[in-house]
Amino acid sequence: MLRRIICWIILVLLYANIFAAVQAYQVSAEPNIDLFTQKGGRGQAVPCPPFASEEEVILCANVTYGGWPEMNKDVVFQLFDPNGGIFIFVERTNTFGIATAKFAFPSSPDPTETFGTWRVLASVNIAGAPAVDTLLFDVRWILADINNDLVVDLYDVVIVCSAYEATPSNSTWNVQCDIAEPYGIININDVVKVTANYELEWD
Ligand SMILES: [Ca+2]
Repeated sequence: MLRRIICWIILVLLYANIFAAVQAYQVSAEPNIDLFTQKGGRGQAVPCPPFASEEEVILCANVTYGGWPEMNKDVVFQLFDPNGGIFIFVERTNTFGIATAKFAFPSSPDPTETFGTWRVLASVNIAGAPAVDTLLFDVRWILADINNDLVVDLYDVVIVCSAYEATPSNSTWNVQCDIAEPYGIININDVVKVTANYELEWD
């Protein structure tokens, strides 16, 4: 009889603990989405390095709820081009909570329509609560044209050199100069990419 009472007490305590833990999780849990590409942009509203117009963009959204990956959630990716055009994709998160959408820039009789700043918005809804992240990136005819004026000249060299050795935590960081791997630092690879295309002009 005593053993049965002890068992019941243990069961009640266990149930109370589990109930409290679930309640704490539900109160603390918040949906979160982090949008980035294969070149960077992790974190809320963090811009990512530029793309050349012939490159493919791989958009990734990491969805969590209370810090845990959320699988089988529909993520809406909205891309806004520099001229007001909108492209929309819906992709579902995998077992790691990641949804991926691949995007190629549309071909056009006037490719310069693609050049400029693109904006991406990724959104998800978990248990009635929305989460959103945004991302900006520039598109150019070639990555070496840092200031997007259709010629690679001394101005581009000066801009990339003025950000030399910068990482995102530095005041001299300029994401527009992050045009070669490894991404997340402006180093000799970025400078060489500019100088190797010196005096090239868009035609
Ligand atoms: Ca230029």
